[in-house]
Amino acid sequence: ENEISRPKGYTVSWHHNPAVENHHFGQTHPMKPWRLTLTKSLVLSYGMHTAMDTYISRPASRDEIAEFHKDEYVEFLNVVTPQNIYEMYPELATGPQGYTSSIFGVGEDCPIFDGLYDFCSNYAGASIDAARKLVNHQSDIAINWSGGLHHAKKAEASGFCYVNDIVLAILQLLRYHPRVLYIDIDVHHGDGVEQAFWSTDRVMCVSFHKYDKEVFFPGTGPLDSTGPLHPDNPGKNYTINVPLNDGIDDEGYAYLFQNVIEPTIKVYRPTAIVLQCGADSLGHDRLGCFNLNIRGHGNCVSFVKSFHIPMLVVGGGGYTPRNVARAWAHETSILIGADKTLNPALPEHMPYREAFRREGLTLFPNLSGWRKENMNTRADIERIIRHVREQLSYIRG
Ligand code: V1P
Ligand code: CA
Ligand code: ZN
Repeated sequence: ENEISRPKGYTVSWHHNPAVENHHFGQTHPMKPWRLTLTKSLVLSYGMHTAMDTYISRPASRDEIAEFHKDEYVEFLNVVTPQNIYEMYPELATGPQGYTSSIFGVGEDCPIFDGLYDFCSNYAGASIDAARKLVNHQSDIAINWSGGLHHAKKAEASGFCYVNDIVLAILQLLRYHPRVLYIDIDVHHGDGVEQAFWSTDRVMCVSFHKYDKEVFFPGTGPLDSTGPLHPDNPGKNYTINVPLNDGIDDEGYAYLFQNVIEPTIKVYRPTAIVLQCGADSLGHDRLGCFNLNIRGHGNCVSFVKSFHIPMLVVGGGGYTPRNVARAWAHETSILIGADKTLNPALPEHMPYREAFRREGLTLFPNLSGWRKENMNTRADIERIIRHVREQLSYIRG
């Protein structure tokens, strides 16, 4: 295909590692690292790599992972295998079909699979590398589609996430940047990142997510969860939660996103932004329940980019692999300023082209409608915007 030229006036770096792509969580598990292979196929076939600095990232070291995670937990991830898990923890053995969680969050959602530590250290290494490129002023926008695993806690795996690469990357950014804004458009609440920076005003966390306590994972992130309650705690009001109902569409999401993010940036004045682009907020996702199209999801990326603030962009959830790949390829094109020139028809010659045939060989299939009715009223959306504006009024000046 046509060669795409480098963006004028800014540098984009793409951090990836094929070592992440070939791990298997298990036959019935929805997380498919193979979606990264599909994403890469689109990015390369469209020729987008010619517009970016491309780095094969290295695995994060034990010490780098331990900057957030508890030593015993890092050690556990490092030594545990599907073969030795029951010897190490006989209490986990419940029958032939597997174990029932408890030890460091291991269980159905977070299974112990072959090469687990290799998987974790590599996606985390890519986010740390990307953050360092921003700190060193070698990139203005750094991308790691294999990162964005926002549920991992200090000593606990959760929701398909073992190592919280976002927290590790933000810790790198905080070495230089006074204020980091974290924005999370995955359909799930960004609870691990929120928890890690709950008591600081140096990171502002904003998550948009489906919220239905007790029903939808992880069950946290109501509108009134805005940081510690104690008046002396610096983190008070530095968390913004945007809880949503099923079926939100492109128009409602764009209106809400812009009316939350613009005032947040104006008031908080971040010197760096981390954007988690979980693609399970698209329509037709296997786990999600929103109705966003590829363009609707990508509009969030365009909007954040328009503020010209150094930006780390990571992936996250996304359980219909071909649509995840479409979204992240489109978002790569936005970040390099090539979205207006890209041909929506998928390249004639590309690996795995057949995987995209179901919805048609286009970057922009129709993903909205029929499956989930939009249960977000205009009044719901206006109420959220009013709540966020009021919250921001407490941190101004
Ligand atoms: O709902 C749960 C837990 C398990 N139950 C006891 C409650 N887990 C969810 C986890 C979703 C994780 C999303 C991660 C991310 O935000 C970031 C990468 O996207 C879950 C679901 C579900 N429908 O919500 N686990 C599974 N499905 C699952 C299905 C089959 C096999 C293994 C896990
Ligand atoms: Ca979210
Ligand atoms: Zn998710």
